[in-house]
Amino acid sequence: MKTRAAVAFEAGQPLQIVELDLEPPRKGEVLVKISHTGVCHTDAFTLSGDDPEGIFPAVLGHEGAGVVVEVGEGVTSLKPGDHVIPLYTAECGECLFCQSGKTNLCVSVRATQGKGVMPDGTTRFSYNGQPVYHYMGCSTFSEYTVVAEVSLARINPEANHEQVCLLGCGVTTGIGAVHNTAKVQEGDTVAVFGLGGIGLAVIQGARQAKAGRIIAIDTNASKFELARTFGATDCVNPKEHDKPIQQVIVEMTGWGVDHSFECIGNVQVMRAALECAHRGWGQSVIIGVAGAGQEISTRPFQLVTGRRWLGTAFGGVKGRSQLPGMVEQAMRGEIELAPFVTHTLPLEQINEAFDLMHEGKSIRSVIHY
Ligand code: NAD
Ligand code: AHE
Ligand code: ZN
Repeated sequence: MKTRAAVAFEAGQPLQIVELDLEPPRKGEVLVKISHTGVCHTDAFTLSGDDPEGIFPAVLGHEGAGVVVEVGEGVTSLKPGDHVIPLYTAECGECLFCQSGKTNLCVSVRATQGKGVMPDGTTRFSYNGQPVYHYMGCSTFSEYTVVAEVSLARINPEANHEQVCLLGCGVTTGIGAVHNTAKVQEGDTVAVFGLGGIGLAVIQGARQAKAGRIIAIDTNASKFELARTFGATDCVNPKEHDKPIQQVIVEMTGWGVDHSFECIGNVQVMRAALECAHRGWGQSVIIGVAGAGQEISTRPFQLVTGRRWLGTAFGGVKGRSQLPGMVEQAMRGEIELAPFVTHTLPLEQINEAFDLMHEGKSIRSVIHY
């Protein structure tokens, strides 16, 4: 069949809207009609050429929602008409990682996913007879996409796709990082570096956890209003301080914060986030994704004196078992999604979504087909 898609033909170039050829789903695969997809900073990161796993030409996009059109051989858990969210962190339930009960990092399809191919090593997308690669196992920047069964969460068919698509990445990552990774407790002090979709979701999660003080940090002051709406108690712009930002936060809090979250992808800020954590027990969660060749550093003394450095993928959430419940929470108003959607655009205008993100004017642009 044919599908309309925004294709990343080359790193650093705008996406091109073209009609691709799409093969039907094979064994263990599912054809999904995407209705909406958010644009996450990770899509821009990969498009920039900084992603060691970046491969071109590819159909990017990993924050979508849609409806099952057709299932391949052996697919038992989904049927045409089911409403789904594609998962870049699959959940097979059977691998060492799924069985461990310690992590959401299922490996069932991860190796092939990272190479831009389906589990059998081939692509379903092609253009003029040449393969076009998949991305993060999702490729939601195509109206129709083929996804592994283990990479699809079935959700309530009444859910609003324009909003719940954001649970495919940004909002789940931020809220999950608070509850599953940091395990923020009532009264804890939290610092959030970077107030995009991820950082604002961390703030929302911290408020759910009844954190005492939530310090929101961004170099773009236009993000502060929404941060306050979500529950930030203090907003700090590092540009307004001569001192290193970690010193500013330590001075604001006495000994530092119980939990900090880096939601930018900047290794210098990752260091600052670690160093503003409380002596003795403070912990810092890395959520931001940094480019090829980047490394984090700090004085080992920072860890010797009790600070801990953690990281999280998809907020530690197991997509097939936990995401449907988060959709229900959103439908009950317990997770607020509407304020994240600052722009809605048709697929043809997807490059504007990237521009808005780079200009700091959007939280999430949601693309509709
Ligand atoms: P975004 O671009 O919407 O937001 C980033 C924010 O950081 C912006 O508000 C920007 O003004 C701010 N910022 C930039 N430099 C800063 C600095 N030096 N100090 C303070 N603030 C600064 O991005 P997003 O979509 O929210 O994603 C954030 C990061 O999280 C990205 O690196 C993305 O790739 C990553 N991410 C990781 C996961 C995961 O599972 N680990 C999931 C989703 C996104
Ligand atoms: N491919 C990159 C790493 C990119 C990365 O860290 N991705 C996050 C999700 S970002 C979503 O917006 C993640 O979940 N990573 C774990 C995984 O299995 O991909 C690289 O450095 O090679
Ligand atoms: Zn993302």
